[in-house]
Amino acid sequence: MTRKFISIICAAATLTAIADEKILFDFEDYSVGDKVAMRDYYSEDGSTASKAEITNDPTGKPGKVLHVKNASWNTLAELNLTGVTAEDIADGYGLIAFDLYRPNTETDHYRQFRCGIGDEYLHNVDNEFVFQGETGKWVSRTYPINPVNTTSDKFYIGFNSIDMEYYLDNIRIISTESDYDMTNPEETLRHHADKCGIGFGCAVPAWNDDVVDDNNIAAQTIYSNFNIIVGENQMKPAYLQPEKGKFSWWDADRLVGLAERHGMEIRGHTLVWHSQTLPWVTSDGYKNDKGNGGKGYTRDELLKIMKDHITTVMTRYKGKIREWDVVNECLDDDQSIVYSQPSKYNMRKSVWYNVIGEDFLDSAFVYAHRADPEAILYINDYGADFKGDAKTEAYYNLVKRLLKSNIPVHGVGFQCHLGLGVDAAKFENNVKRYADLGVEVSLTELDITTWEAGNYEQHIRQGEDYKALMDVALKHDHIRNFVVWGVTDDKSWRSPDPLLFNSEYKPKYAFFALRNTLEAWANEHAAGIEETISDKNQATSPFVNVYDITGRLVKHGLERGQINSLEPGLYIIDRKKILIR
Ligand code: 9MR
Repeated sequence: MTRKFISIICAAATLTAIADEKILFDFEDYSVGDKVAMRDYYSEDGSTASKAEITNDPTGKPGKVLHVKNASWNTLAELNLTGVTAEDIADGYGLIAFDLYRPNTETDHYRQFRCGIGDEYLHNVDNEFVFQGETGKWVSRTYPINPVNTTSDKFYIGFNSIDMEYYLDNIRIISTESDYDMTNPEETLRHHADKCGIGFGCAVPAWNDDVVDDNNIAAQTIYSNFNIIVGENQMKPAYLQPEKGKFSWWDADRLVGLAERHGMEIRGHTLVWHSQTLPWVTSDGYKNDKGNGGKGYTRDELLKIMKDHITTVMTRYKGKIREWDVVNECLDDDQSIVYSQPSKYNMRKSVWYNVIGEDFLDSAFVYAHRADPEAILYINDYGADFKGDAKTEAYYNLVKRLLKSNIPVHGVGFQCHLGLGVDAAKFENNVKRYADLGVEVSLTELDITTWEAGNYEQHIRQGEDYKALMDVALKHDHIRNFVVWGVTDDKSWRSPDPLLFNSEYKPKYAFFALRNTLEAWANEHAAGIEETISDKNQATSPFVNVYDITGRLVKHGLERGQINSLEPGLYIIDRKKILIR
């Protein structure tokens, strides 16, 4: 049995519960056929041709919804607030959201949304007509709301139109000022990620003392919320070996210390790359212009340089760093070759490729495997996230080639530097096929930019995108880590607003979207975790992957005959619980 994602199915379609939101109307207390008044919002005139009533969900899902046929301008559905007052709504709730369904007969996609309490506008869109999303399916809509100053319990909602048919459900208000208590594990992301057995990580920004100071909110945010970290820059070749043979471990060691003190795993990033690479080898990552008095290094010299770097770094952190991005971004940006030759790929013309040839890749993995046979070895790249994109297909071709050559590649990293509107299905279609290759997969550098800084509506869409990717990660056993590239928006290499925390370390909507997703999954799967680990190759392979009871990988590729040499404890091997005494 594989891990299954359970969505929190509410009355209709798209709603998933978020910690900082409150439902005003889900229509479940009404009866099908109940009429709802439509009022002209300006004249309070009830006599209108517009009609509203409670119906079943038009898509056939269980649950009741509000069905409106608008026939005159300014007419909105009138509902009575119960349990929530206008005052409550004014208190810290900056947004209204609802699920909207418009039948396919609707052809005008730009409509004006309006809502109010008593005679005050909660949301006044002035004269703007806004794209309301696709027809024929439930979509989630969100609008900012103004504080109102009224004691009325009359709530008005609808679209300003003389000819519009629509259905509404799960009308809710969302707080834009939520916080969490990081000293309460239940409120942190890490607690729930641990229960799911997923590596949930972040890149730790470099050169800041605060990120390794346990008393600083930066470090506290990291170790409270993440169970795996990666140095954003601290372990790149240029930082570790700025001069030939002279290594500089200061920041890398501090990162390892942070992880050790707080029981976090570490991803090592990265051993061979064209960027931020050994500055005494190349001036720009491409030219072979720094060795031998500017004449460049020979192939053998460069292989030795690569081997020495990999071996020195991995040996120092043996047993401390669980997995390494051995080779980063080795593919060219132009992969149009796959359109005419579908099994091909183009290598980036980096100094490593230019001087050594494509087999620099093979050698790098072999050196890494020799340096630390326990380490999980990753290839990592960007722009290869969505099935069908040329680079995505090229990456798949390259990984297949490496595995066919018996190169010890254990994991495939998808950087996932993305923008709003993530197509999670295309991501899933891409990564799921790697299970059949017998490699694990990780989202290694995830960030999702919005379009405009500080736009909370966009933060919600961003949260939905993060959640959709987490759904995919939890659903597939071979997806190991979900790592975001940084902590706070202001320190990210991208903008606007790509991460889970704002500059004050306050959690953004995406934080709650992820926390709820992890929590729901963990609750559903807490029992019977032994059934959740599957590895198609294990039963017949002479090697096994060993997991602890939470589903965390303890040993990759242990010889079957060596199982009894494991430390005493309870493990999951071949999807069964095994007690080693
Ligand atoms: O986030 C990193 C930034 O601080 C550095 O200046 C930059 C230099 O290239 O590298 C960034 O991290 C990159 C990562 O190592 C590899 N994938 C792309 C990331 C963003 O550029």
